[in-house]
Amino acid sequence: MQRLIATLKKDNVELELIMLIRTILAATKEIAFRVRQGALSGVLGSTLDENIQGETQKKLDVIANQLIKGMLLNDETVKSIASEEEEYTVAGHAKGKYIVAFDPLDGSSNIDINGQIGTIFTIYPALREYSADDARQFTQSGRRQLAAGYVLYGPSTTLVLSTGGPTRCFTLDATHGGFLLTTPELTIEPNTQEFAVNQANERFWALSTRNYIKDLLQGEEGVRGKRYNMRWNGAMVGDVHRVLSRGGIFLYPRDSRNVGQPAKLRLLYEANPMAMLVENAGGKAYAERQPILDVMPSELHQRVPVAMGSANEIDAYLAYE
Ligand code: P6P
Repeated sequence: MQRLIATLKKDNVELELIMLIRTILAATKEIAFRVRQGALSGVLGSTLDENIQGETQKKLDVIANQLIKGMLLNDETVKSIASEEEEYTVAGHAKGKYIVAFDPLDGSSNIDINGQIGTIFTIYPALREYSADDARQFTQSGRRQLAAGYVLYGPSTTLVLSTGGPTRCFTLDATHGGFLLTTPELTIEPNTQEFAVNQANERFWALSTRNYIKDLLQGEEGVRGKRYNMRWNGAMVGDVHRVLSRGGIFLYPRDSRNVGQPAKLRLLYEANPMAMLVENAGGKAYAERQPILDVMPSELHQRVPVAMGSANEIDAYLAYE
């Protein structure tokens, strides 16, 4: 099986970007080791703090963030970084070619139950017009991503990555610590009978979303005329991996609880990288009526409604909007 670096070279990815991706993956391998050690590595449980999102911070959130942040700030090609765990951007090297945003540990409420968690990352070109400490580096639409990916810490440690071409899947070979190409091109089935949404939030949804889900739940007797199944991982990285692997629709819709912010998931380091992976696998990714990748960011931790997955099911969902 082909190693990651050979694949990226064949994809004509510039060497400095390949090296940066490998820098990020070096941190994820360390995270994967600690996740696999679980209770034995003393990283379970919560800190006494909340993160800037107002969420309880897990010990492994902090460790993962420090590992990735440290690796990136040591890389001279990195001009600035943004993290779910950091309120502000962190300046890197003034002449760096890239900026990196990441969610160090998505789904961290799953850590203590040995559930799926993952690291999501995205790389953009650095903007010359702004200095390394200027957050406007990150006011680029998702269409400008040079690379997007996640490492899923599941039964196997899996990297899903796109550098603008196909969405590819690599598996970490623990015998030598390298990621090997295991699925050269992930393609999302255009149709599906599987949906992912946290239905406990139904009373907060717009009527259009409530009607869409109601029709799915009516199965064969309803207007959709087929039985649907539901899966909800509590970790976007796990749900989107399932959608990329066997089709489906993943929803985190507008939510009346989030006053001032239309939804829960963050544009920069959750929705955009996942949208690039889904689109490059033949699926669709929308923030209500607009492709996620076309949303122009206005603030660093901006949240967007998310609907992504099987193209024909996304079209059916949008027809209710
Ligand atoms: P809820 C994890 O905290 C996350 O950001 C996503 O990974 C996940 O899809 C969502 O929140 C889960 O949210 O409201 O179901 O706990």
